[in-house]
Amino acid sequence: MKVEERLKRIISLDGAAHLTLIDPEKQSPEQAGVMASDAEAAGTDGIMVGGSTRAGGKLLDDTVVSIKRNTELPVILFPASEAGISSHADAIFFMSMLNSRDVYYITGAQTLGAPIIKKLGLEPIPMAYLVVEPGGTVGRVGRAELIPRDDKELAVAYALAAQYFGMRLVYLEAGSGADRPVPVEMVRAVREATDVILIVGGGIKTPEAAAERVRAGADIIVTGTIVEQSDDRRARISEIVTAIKKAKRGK
Ligand code: 1GP
Repeated sequence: MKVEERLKRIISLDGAAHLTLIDPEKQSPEQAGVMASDAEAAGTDGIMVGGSTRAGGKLLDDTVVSIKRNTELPVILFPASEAGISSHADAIFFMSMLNSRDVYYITGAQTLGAPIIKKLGLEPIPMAYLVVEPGGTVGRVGRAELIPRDDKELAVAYALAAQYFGMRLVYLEAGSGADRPVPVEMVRAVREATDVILIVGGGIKTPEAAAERVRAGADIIVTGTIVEQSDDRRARISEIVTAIKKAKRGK
């Protein structure tokens, strides 16, 4: 089964899915394998591999291979550039930062990467990537014109544009380690206006924060920092996954 299909199935059965983000630059490939295995035991639905920098090559390949060796989970690339492609992954978020000021992050890297993706036979999953304040490193590196936290209309306009372009996923990103996640009202507004698969990430550290965003309409919650930091990561991720799966939309 294709990865996008698998995610859709999880969303329709469980109400929402959880993905764990691992940045290959932050630990050894062996350690990434252990982290992924802990995340799998905690109930996460898949592993995203990528970061804000241009990390690629052997470190990326070895990280993906180690994760695949240690888990049964699908591995989805989350590239910052055309360097973030690995033949060992199952799929790639084919993403465009629609609110970047730099054409490289909107269509440039994608044009360089597309022929490689075809050659490798990777499954591309088309996704709009929208960076919301505070935005963090990814906002800075991607030269984002950050969506203000109080401007849900702008988030809706971008998400609608993504849908009309044919992108099937929209990712509302507050930036890794953000002190405040994407506002619940913004998630709700985008949910009400669009039919896309809605991903929310950045600064989600508690079960409550995750559940609130699922109730507002998020289909997928991404967490990264908690898998990196915690000695008790299994318990932390498990709490969040449990909250996500319990949260019923609109209640
Ligand atoms: C970053 O949204 C992801 O791209 C995850 O953010 O590291 O804050 O969980 P955190």
